Amino acid sequence: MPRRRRSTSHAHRAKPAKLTTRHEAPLPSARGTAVRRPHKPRHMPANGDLARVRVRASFQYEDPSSEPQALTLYVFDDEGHAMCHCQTRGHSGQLELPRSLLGQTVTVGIAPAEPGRKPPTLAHMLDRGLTVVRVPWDDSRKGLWLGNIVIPKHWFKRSCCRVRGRVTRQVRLPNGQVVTRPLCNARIVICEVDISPRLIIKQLPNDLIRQLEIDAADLLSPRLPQPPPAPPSAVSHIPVIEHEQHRHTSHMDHGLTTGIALRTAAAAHHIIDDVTDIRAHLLAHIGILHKHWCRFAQLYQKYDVDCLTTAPIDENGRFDTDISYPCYGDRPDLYFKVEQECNGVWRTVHEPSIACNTRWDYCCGDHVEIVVTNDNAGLGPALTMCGPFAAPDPAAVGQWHLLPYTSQVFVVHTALMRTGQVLLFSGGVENQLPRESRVWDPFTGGFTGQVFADDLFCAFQVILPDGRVLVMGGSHYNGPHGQGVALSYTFDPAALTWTKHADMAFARWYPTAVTLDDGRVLVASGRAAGPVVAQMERFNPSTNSWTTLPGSANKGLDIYPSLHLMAGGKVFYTGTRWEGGSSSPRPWPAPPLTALFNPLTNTWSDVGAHVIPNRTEGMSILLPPRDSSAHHHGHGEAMPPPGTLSRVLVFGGDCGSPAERVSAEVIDLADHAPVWQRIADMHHRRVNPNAVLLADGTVLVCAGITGFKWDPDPGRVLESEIFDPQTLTWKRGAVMTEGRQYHSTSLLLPDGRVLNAGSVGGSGGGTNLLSMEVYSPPYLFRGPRPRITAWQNSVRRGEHLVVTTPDACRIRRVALVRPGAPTHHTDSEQRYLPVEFSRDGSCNLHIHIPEGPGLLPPGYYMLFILDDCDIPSIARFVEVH
Ligand SMILES: [Cu+2]
Repeated sequence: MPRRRRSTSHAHRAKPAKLTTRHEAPLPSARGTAVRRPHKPRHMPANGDLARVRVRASFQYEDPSSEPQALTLYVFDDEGHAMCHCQTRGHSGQLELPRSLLGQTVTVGIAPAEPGRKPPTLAHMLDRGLTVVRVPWDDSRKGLWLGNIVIPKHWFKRSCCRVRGRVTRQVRLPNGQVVTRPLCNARIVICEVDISPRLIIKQLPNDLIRQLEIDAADLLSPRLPQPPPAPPSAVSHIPVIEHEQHRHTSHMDHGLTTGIALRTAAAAHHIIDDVTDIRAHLLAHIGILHKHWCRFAQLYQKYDVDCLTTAPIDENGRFDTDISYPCYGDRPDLYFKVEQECNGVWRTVHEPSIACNTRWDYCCGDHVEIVVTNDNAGLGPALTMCGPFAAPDPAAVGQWHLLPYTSQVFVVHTALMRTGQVLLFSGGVENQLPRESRVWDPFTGGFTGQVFADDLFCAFQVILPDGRVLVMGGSHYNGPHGQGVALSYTFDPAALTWTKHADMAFARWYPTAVTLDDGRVLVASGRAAGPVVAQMERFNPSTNSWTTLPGSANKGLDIYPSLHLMAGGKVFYTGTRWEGGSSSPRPWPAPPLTALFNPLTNTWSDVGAHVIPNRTEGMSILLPPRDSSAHHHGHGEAMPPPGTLSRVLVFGGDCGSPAERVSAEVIDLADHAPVWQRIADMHHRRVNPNAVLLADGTVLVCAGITGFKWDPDPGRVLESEIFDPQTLTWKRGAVMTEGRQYHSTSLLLPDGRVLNAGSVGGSGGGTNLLSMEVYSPPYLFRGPRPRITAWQNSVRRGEHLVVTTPDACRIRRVALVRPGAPTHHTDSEQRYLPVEFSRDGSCNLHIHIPEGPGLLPPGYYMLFILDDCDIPSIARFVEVH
């Protein structure tokens, strides 16, 4: 093996300026690419000055099965531009190098074969995590020996990515109306932006870095720190990895090695560069800059765009295609152009600025909406365009589907059981339907029926730690309407049978129950015939018996008060409730203040009033924790600790003024002084709505009415909405086929869909609805789902749970979701808790089950794993005890 004859320290210093003798100093970075001089090395010398050089290496493939692969070798000049390149065969390649380089150190980059691709710059190669080595060229006959080079397996991966969306144009009709129409006779050009903001910042010359800092000052808070006085540091825009120390580099260690190279270069040249810290600070805040990238017009010229494919746009303006792009372990950054055919010639009608219109980190399958603003873009043969306006994309709004069968019983009460089947019951009273419950299997669509002697109607249900469904109160099949009963039953999900238990001390029609942190169940409110019961009782699942709490726990709540078990273990009455029948006519008396109940001391403490004073028959839902990464207020400093189950959303209801029925409020009990705060309005007024925590942690809000439940036309709301608990904003969802109102119910199914069923029949007490409709959220239209192939089905709080998935590498989130058990849009069970996890080398996720009080009351949970595009797996049931 040829050895270097010169001292290794020469190469160690990694001095780019020493590559040739043409310019000693300054480093190229001090001038920057903006003042690039005529670039001699790229004009190769005449043939007489070139030497044919054999380049050899020992390529060691990280993934031996990918061997051998064609590689491309690039030789770079001192400014980081490729002088020449060749493909390898086996372990060597043939290059023609200028003889003037003999005796010098040569910089060689190694990349997967990239036929037809424009040669990259050295900095570009480093940014892509490709390998760069510097070797001496001492002997024209012996050629170059690169040493042992490890070839990472991700080099040979090409990723497939589904890209789809819609292209529209706004048109002004003769009557002045502006409408949106699909663009047709067109095709879309899908390009990948092949350079990253990170790289741009690294490469940017000093004067532009300072300008960028000034432009970014209002985006970055606090302002960038002033550099410390004259530290001996410098920056080179061509960091070079020294051969002996760094045989290869990858995405993981690239930053580190670059840093080493930078420091080496600085030490060698003693150049004091006061922008080093500014540059580092900008890099540290890249996530913030990303969103504002298009403000920095001076950077546009730095973009490099590879157009990958062209896809047709159909008569609805839709395109849907697959691209294949080189995968370096990240998502593609896509840019779209639109072309239209005119007399057989394709012309570009949409080519917006790349900086402002790149979809950074595109999630494959996500809907892309492109609005063409060019007035010259035609719309087709006539102004009426090419077809009906496209229906919304399910990848954006989801899709409702009316099932081809009915629920057979009236569905006022539902509970998802640990078997994945759904218990549906009650309603013999209203419809003369059989006094039976039904168990529906969402997977097969099949039903079983169970005799239900007492047919509790307008009762309440929760799921016990052992999986049984506990039902208490309600009114009796044979009793007068509104006459409460003290009955309690459990339903066994395995035997599919009902068991009667001891009566409660109080008859309760429209009570609310909630599972406590120790697995016992608290029940509050409800009434016999007169006023609401103030006493609370507690069910012990191990003895199947009830205990009345001491008088300190008494509280006058309205019927169906919203109760949630919060982080810390207290129970939160969040202020939504039901009107008390004929005894409390509108306008409803003001509800009590929202309040916290401490199950350890059996006492209440007030929290405060809603902003909108009366949310009778609105809905309350316990929100998932704040996502710490989405919530760092743009500082980039230490992130706040991950949120916990401390936030509640209330919305809608028959508020004092109809206009306030669109309103929503959030409170966070983790705040120093928690207060209800009004957030963005919904798109629709909603009374008697349903809300479901979806598998990705967003909230589906559906059904409900704009008016009042006994109005002749209550105004059913068909369009659903999706609430994002991180941004506290609402997005339009798909339109339901069957509008539902009072006595409707919704819950999340283990496959990520949502069941919506029940509802009174509408005006005049028409026949109650027996139809069932299922919603598929947008995440079911975005691409393949990650899969759980094996899992541990029982775990103790504070311990680890192991789950096997072939998709381990792309799993970004794991969540435990407690099955819902709603009635009358009151659900104290559903909760969504993302949990920490780690991966091992064999497709396993090790999931940490938190033990904090009030987070995961004992019982069965749906475990969802979500990939890097937030697509959830089908859930597996896990018992937490
Ligand atoms: Cu009812």
